[in-house]
This record gives sequence, C-alpha cells and structure tokens, in this order.
Amino acid sequence: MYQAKQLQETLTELLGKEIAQASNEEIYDALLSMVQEMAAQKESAESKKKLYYISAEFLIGKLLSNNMINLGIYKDIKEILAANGKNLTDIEEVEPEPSLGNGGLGRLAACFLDSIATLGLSGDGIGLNYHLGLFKQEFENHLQKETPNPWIKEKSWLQRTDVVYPVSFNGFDVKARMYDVEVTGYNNQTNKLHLFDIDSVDESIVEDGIQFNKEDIKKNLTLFLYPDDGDENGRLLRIYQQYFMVSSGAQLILDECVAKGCSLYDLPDYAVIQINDTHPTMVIPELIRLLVERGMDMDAAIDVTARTCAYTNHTILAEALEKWPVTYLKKVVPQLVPIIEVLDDKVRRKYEDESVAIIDRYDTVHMAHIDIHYGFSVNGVAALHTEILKNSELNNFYRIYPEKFNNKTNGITFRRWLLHCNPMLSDYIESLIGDSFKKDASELSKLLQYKDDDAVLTKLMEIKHRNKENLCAYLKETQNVTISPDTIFDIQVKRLHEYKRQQLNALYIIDKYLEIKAGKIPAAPVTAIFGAKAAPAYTIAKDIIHLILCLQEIINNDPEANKYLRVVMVENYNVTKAEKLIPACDISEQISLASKEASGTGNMKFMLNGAVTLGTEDGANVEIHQEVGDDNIFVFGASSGEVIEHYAKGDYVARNYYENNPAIRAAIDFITSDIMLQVGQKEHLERLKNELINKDWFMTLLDFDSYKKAKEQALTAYTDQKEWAKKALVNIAKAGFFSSDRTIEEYNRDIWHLA
Ligand code: 26V
Repeated sequence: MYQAKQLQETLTELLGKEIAQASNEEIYDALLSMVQEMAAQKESAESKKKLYYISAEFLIGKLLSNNMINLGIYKDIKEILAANGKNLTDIEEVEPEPSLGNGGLGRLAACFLDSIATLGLSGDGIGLNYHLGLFKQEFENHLQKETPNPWIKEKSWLQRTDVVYPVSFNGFDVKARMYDVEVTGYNNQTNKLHLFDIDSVDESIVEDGIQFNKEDIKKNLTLFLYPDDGDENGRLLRIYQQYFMVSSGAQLILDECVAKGCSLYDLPDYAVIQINDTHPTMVIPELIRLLVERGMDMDAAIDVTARTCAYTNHTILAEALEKWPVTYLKKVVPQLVPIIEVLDDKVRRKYEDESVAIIDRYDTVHMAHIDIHYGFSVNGVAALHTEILKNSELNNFYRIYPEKFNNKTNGITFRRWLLHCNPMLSDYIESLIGDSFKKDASELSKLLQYKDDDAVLTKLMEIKHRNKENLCAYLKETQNVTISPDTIFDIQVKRLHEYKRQQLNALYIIDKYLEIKAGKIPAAPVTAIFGAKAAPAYTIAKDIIHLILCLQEIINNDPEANKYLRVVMVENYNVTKAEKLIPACDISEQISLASKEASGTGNMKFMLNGAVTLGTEDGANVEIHQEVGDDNIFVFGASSGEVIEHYAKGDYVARNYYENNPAIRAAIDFITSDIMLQVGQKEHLERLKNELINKDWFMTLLDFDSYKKAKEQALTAYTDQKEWAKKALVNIAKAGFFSSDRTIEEYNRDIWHLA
C-alpha cells in the first residue's frame, strides 16, 4: 500500500510547487503522470492463453478517479487535496471524457476490461483511437446539433508505442500505430487497452459540424466513430475502419503468441478472440489470410481460426445486423474476398438452406453468419435475448450448432457504478456489512437483514436526497434548468431509438400535462429526465428529441403545471453525466418494446443505486424482476411472445389505438397543437405524429394504457416513503448478480478457459 505521506511528496515533486499553489489543470496533469507510473509498475497477468476482446467501441469514461480507486489511493489523495484547499471533484472536471463509444455495447466492453483485470485474468482490449469520437450533442432551436468531440490533449492516458503494423488496402498501404491505455484492476494487476491509429490522420479536414471528405482515407480513417453511412463513401469508410482494426489486431495477436513460443497450429491454446458484435468480424478472414501467408494451408488456417474466435451478439434488430455488398469489400479489401468466397462455398456445400449462407443471392456478405459458422461460441447477452436468438432470430443456425449457443447475462463494474459514482451510498453500505462486497458483489445480499430497520431506511432516503440535490445543482450550473429534489426523479437515459420508446414516455408526459390542465392533480410531483443522442441520419429519433425539448420549454414555463411536472433533456449524455444522474434516480425507465432490448445495462446501474425499475419484460429486466420479486419492480406491457406474434401476423395497427382510445388521441394530437407549433417546428412534429399514427413499428400505442397504469402505481407507491425505501434497499441488495465480475467469470468458465 502507498503511504499518504509518500503520495503527497510525489505529487508535490511532480508539480514542482506546493499543492495549494497549483491550478486544477496542473494538479490533474500531475495526478495523471503519477497514476500512469503506478499502473505501469503493476504486473500484467501472464498465462499461456490470453483473451483479446476486439471491439469498435470502448466507452471507458474518465479514468482518473476510477484508476485511483482501483489503485487504492483515492481516499488519501482526496484528503491530501482537501487539506490543501483543493477539491477532487473540480479536478475531475478538467479531464475530458474519451468519446470512444456510442452506448451499451461500448460501455459493456469497458466494464469487462475492468473485471478482467480485477479477476487477474490475462486479457487485453483491441480497438481504434478515434480522435473526435462519437459526435458531441448540442441543442439549438430545440434540435440536436452534432459537433466534433475532441478529447486527446497533450497529456492523456494514451501512451504512444513503437509497435507499428502495415495494413494494405486496395491500391495503397498504411501503417497502424499502437497506443496503449492502462486498465487498472481493483487491487490487482493492470491490463491494456490497445488502440490503433495512423499518424497521418488530420483533424483539420473537418468542416461544418461533423462533415469531412470521406474519400481521403489517410486523413480521415480514425477521425470519428460511426461516420455517417448515409452514402456509399460513408459505408466504405466503415469498412476501411473495421479492416484497419482487425488487421492490426490480428498481427498483434500472432506476434504475441509467437513470442510465447506458440506454433501457429496451436494458436487456440494461446489466444481466444472475443468478437464484440459484427464490427470486428473481418478478423476471421484476416486471420485466415495471415496464417496462409505464413505457410499454413487453407483448411488448416480455417480450422485454427474457428477454434480461436468466439462471437457475441448484441442485437436482434435487423437494421443493425451488418451486411456488406461484395462490391464494397472488393473496393476496400480485395484480399479478403476470395477467402470469404471459400468460407461461403464450404457452407453451401454442407447446408442447402439459403438462409445460413454467407454470401446471399444479392451478393451481400452477412457478417454474423461468418461469426457463427467460423467461431466456436455464439452468445447472447441476457437470458431472454439468448432464447430469442435460439428460437427465432438465429434458429436456423441453432439447429445446426446447438452446442455453440450460450447465454452470458451482461454485468456492470461496481467500482465505477457504485464506489466511484455514489460514495455516500458505498460508504454507508460498508458501515453496515463491511467492505467484502467490493470484491464479491453477492455479499450485498447481507443488506436484506436491514429491510425493516427504520434507521437504515431513513438513511437510504437521506442519501438519495443528497444525490438529488447534487444533480439539481449540476443541472442548474450546466444547463440553467431549475428542478426540485423534493419531486420524484424519473429518468430515462440511453441511446435514442424508437424501440427504446422514449416517445412512450413523452406521450405519458403529454397525457399528464393535459390532466393537470384539466384540474387533475398528480399523486406526487414528478421531474421527468431524459438523456439521449440520436444517430445523425436517424430522422425520427431526432424528431423525438425535438418533441421532448419542446415539452420541456412548454411545461417548465407553465406555472399551472410546473409545480407538479417538469421535463429535462440533458445535453450530450455520456458516461460522466450518467455518473451524476444514476445515483439521483427514483424511478428507472426501462420501457423498450419486449423482445427488442438485448439486455440493457443502465437498468442494472440504476438498481444498484437504489432506483426502482418501471419496465417491460425485456432483456435483463426479466432477470431483475426475478431477483427482486413482484413487490420491488413495476412491470407492464405486452410480453415478448405477444410482440413476436404481432410481427409474425402483421396485425398491429397503430391507427386503431389512435381512433379508439381518447387519451392516446389527445396526446398525439397535442404534438401538432397550436402551443407546440409556437415553440417547435411543424415539419418535425407532423412527421412524428404521422409516424405514430400510421406506422409505429415499435408498437408504442400497444402499451400506452398499461404503461400509464404502472407509472401511476409507482408514483403512488412513492408517497409511502418507508415502503419505497424498502424497495430501494431490496434492489441494492439483489444487484450482486449483475456485477460484471460474475459475467466475466462465466465467460472464462464456458468460453475462454484462461488459466
Ligand atoms: C448500433 C447502432 C450504431 C450506429 C447507429 C445505428 C445503430 C443501431 C443499433 C446499434 C446496436 C448495436 C448493438 C448494441 O449496441 N447493442 C446493445 O448492447 C448492449 C450490451 O450488450 C445491450 O445491453 C443493449 O441492450 C444492446 O442494445
């Protein structure tokens, strides 16, 4: 353990002046160097076999405090700073958040790296170093505007290495340089996140907003995560990015294995590659290509690769399952096309079923099909999701390879999502049950003994209130919105997508507003909080943001209503904001259309911080329900079975609900009412209204009545504070299962088999 005195000396030495005299920026830089040095001194776990987690996204969040917690120096540093008149929270503000992910998939990858290091497993991440990340969201005229999100400063967590690999595209070569970020485990060893980049990338080519020349690959390759794929050049750029990532990754993996004395035929004994969704799928043909280049024959190379790679599916949404035209692959990576053709040919010779082919009759390559045929494991990310994969979405594959399919219910790291983001709660839990829950999350169940302890329940509510006050102050400062901690905080934060149904929440808010205007006062005052980015080309998602921002303006400025109801849309929702929102939440909105949310992980973070879920039986909500029981969750809506049947029969007609349900009709008509049109833009609001009445692909209206009923029950339940506190306590106590340490232990036990 490090001594506080020693830490103070090191910090002062790095600063070259007294702490009290230094600026927050200087202190941040000094702490960064100090933590980097300490992390570098920690060993990496060594075992014969190593895991490589390849992912297009790693949504790692700010690293300073998290690393200090994991290195065991957080409290000492906080005290040293305080003694010198400095506040660690202010210093955290200096750190830019790396914007290397979009949503749950990327955050999951980051939680997994934390758990892999914490459990002492040998495993690194492989991804890309996007300079401008995912776009930054700003609100202008109640609309989302996208701007670049630069996060790399002169001093950052990235460490430039001398490792460079050649990557060949059609007609030109580039060099991939590796940058490393240390991944500190909690009281354990340190692993690495390897991020590849090219030296020639040029941020100055970005023009208006996030526009840039999509054809200038040497300059644009690692600028943005998910560049707009609305045109062919955008789609080609995504293929350039994906191949760049997997080719450098595969070369690194082979180098490391060879250095350990591996004969390439024994690769599966030395490496396992976890393919995070289909973005890294080209690692399969690329590895085959590299093995053949090093002298292996094709069949052996295919066999070795198939025993090394495992695939995780994160969505059943058809539009998110990647398919690339062969013509695109020929344009970017012609060297892979003959290999993919061989893979397809082998499948076609074995199975007549056209639906399992790799290249379909339109000459389109189905990336997931490569993973399933030429990987040894296929896993879903929550029990329900895996069942849907097996029984419907991927049933044709399940019948061929039942042994490959397995479930790994997602998890979250409790270091970031409890210890770091909610120190008051974490300290209080420790005072009740000791600190063993930090390494063994199942220990949280010991809290159940306090279920009827009034003093404990009161204290839990006090902590929640303090966190709500902190959030109020933060939102006042950052967005100049005024909300009261004495209202119920009802929060929905996640990517904006129709299947997640932010529009259902918005329709409820309109309904409530109309009720208040008609003199019906709600059971308790509510603040509805949203946070979400919409993909730049996703028109309806942007219209939904417009709707919410207009509602915010109208309702918050209406003195008749704002005593009972307020709306806040948090700008540029990201990990940092999540860390402030989640500890302050009373009701966790998890209202996706059943069958569509593969797992969700926000639901787990809210539960762990003592929020009660209002949700459908979807994704991991199902398992949360099982853990906490009927009394500690509010469940509503059609079941996944019913939803799947509606799709099969094509018998859901939104217009029937609009015409026959007066509350639904009034709420939808309100979208284009005069008061809305005074604030918002007709084009957006009318389009959204039409979509809801005439299409509503994700069946918003189907669940409106049951959502309203469940929400009213939750709001009424909240008025009995003691009973509510009990629900909160049970949620915290039962969250242990959702630790990513548990998830990673299962991956290792069933898939990776690291020593
Ligand atoms: C990604 C994108 C990115 C660009 C814009 C359009 C678009 C549409 C869909 C997707 C989904 C990619 C897969 C994904 O992020 N899945 C999420 O994975 C989480 C971790 O397993 C899981 O908790 C979420 O339920 C699932 O949606």
